[in-house]
Amino acid sequence: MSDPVEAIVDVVARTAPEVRAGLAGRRVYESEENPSGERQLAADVYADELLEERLLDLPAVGSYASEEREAVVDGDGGEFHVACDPLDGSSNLKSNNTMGTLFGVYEEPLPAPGSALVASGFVLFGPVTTMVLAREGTVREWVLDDDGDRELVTGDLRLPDEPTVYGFGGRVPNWTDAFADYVAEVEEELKLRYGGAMIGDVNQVLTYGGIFGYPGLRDRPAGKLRLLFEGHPIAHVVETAGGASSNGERSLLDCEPDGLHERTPLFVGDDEYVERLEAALS
Ligand code: P6P
Repeated sequence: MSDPVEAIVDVVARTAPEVRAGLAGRRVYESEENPSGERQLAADVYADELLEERLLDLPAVGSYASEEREAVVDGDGGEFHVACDPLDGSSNLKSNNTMGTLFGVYEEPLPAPGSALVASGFVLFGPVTTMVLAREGTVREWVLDDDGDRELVTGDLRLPDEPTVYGFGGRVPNWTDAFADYVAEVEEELKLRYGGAMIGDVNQVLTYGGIFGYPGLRDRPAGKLRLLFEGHPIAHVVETAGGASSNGERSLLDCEPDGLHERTPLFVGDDEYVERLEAALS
């Protein structure tokens, strides 16, 4: 395949059916925790190992990093560096709700700035398995079959003009007063959609318009989500689809992680709601 980035995207698409097929028998927790101190499911480890092996097999992939691993795994000098959340929302496995694989393709070694992203996207294990990809200014969406073959369903995915849904993580008593005041306004205007897997909730925002966020909390000012593995790729998708992103102050793509697993407050969606959020938190 002459297009090395497409080759990376194709590997993620073709690995997805195996990851999905492997979920049923891997709903048990491993003894290990991931570098963020979260319990690891057997499914997390399975997805991570499949993706690491397949992606590092590509000549164009110079390194692989994931939420499930402490350090970057070096390949043989390829020009692209892939950061993965192999199974975003894996805690939804026990409750049989949506989850999937989230990835970013960077042209700089990891941890890299958001500006180094050349492509990002996610595979969503919903009633249908879909892939959303942001690349070269366009967001496309495919349905994946059991072989990972893709059927294009949306050639230019854009955030709807009319926002409809919102979803914010963290426990309400741990929200700051400024954020709680902002949410009090939003809940008068939009419908609550929060499912516990960021890519599922953001796919609702991409489909129906609105805003998703996981704010900085009183006891965790940096919030829960990781800048490199979640913030950058999802911000790249939503901004490419005509929306906005923020860490509460500026675009997540303007934020550069010091560490591989650095956390960040994360907001993505309709630009008016993101602007109002930044004003509320300023
Ligand atoms: P909580 C999944 O574990 C995840 O990393 C994101 O996909 C999701 O948005 C968030 O954490 C859910 O966190 O605290 O609501 O369980």
